[in-house]
Amino acid sequence: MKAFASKYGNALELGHLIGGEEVFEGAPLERRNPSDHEDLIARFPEGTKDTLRKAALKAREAFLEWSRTPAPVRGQVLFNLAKILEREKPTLTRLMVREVGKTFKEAAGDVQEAIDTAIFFASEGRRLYGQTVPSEMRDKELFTFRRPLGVVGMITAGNFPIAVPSWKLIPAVLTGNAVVWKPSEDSPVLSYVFVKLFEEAGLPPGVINLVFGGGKDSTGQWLVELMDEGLFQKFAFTGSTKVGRWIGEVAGRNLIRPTLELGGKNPLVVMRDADLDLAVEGAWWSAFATGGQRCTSAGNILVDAPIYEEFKRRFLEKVEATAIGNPLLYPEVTYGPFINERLYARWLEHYRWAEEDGATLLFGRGRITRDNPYPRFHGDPEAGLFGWPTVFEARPGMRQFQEEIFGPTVNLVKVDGIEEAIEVANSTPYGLSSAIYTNHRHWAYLFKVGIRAGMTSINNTTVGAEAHLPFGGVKASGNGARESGIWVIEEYTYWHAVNEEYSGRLQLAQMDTGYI
Ligand code: UN1
Repeated sequence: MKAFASKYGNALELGHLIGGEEVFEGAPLERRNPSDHEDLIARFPEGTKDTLRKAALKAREAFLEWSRTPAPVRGQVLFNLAKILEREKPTLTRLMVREVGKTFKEAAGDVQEAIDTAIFFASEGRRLYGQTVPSEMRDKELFTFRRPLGVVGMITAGNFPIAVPSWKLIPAVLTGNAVVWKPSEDSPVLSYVFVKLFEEAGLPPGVINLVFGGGKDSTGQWLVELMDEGLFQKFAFTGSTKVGRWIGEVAGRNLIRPTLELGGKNPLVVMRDADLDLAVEGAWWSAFATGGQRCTSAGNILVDAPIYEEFKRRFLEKVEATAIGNPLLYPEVTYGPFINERLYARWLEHYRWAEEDGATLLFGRGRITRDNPYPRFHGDPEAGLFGWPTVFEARPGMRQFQEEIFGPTVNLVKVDGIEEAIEVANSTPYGLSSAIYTNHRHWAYLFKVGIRAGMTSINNTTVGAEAHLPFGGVKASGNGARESGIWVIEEYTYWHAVNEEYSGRLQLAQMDTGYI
């Protein structure tokens, strides 16, 4: 690592971290502050297939030792990590604001999720229970043990650059696995620092190997392809449904059960009896927090017909008051820039979908520029890519109703009654998060049991899952694997059944029981 001065602090020259060594290999890439493109943050290489092979071999080597380290000792490393993350929280928070353009409040929350995850799993190291199982035979005992799977390939997104990797890395290493991690090219510094903090906490070098690079036609794609060389026993991915399906196919032919956390088009329902102040605020935050760049962001707000006009008026008032800008200089903004150009381009495209499908634009005017000024913008809009908060009136079946956009935009959709609300809420391909605002207990119940989603809030937002509840979706939002809480342990271990024979004779199950 080399440091040199840049606009808002140092820029770093980073290498991959393989077996504890820094390796400079591959074509140069760079990361700039998305709020201000003049601020270079890092230069880093694009790992090749060979870089990845080396990393996988180092991981295999480290696995042999690490998997034999007692689980409570592995847990102790995570306890140390929690303390170190707590110590570094202000630095990581600021770095996150600069590297991916989150607000300070949200960046601190991102780091806190990792701290909570580390605390949770630190003591799981003392609770990695197996079972004792009665045998059919005399003088014989049966047991189950959790065993680590081996080397895990991981690809993560840049919108939660510490929290989401922590959901994967922490349980993977707690259960004794080793990892090759390809983080998002949008957060190289945070990823590098995160691995260094694991090592400071006592994680032996080589247990987590970091290889930088892009996704398609780059390091991410090659990492997936290496499943075909038998280098991984597990694969974990957070990203788009399209890429997730392909990873699932490659994993499937290699008999690997992947963890796939994919897209969402999360519905938020507001019923006629709802507390409207609460619902307006919750809907606004669900749609525009992180500039809509969360897999849990609300994409469609389904509003009950009798209150539709009233909700629309109050919601638009709230949206118009949204402050946007460079969060590093103006901490009061609700959201900052697009994390990258690809997300901006997709968001911009949905304005065209709206035109084609006849959706009504209620608020929003594309990219914020000097010629297209947004009244509550702070900073120089052309230093990065910033989008107007956008609200459409749309109908089910429209492209923008069906597809995840991952930017500051939301659709208002009129529904009539709870049954229609549930039907419409279920009519996208996705099933990640969901929410309903109502004080009617039976409607809340009907929604809770009728919605096809991995997560549901009653009178709260679609975003903001807690670190010890199972996170994941159904339908196109994932393959059923869960992250967070004890449930994730199933994803990183297999059950090993062991029998111990004390009789000194050949006893055979089913045949020698003497009961038949
Ligand atoms: C994501 O966007 O991939 O529930 C994860 C939330 C956050 C995590 C989002 N705790 O909104």
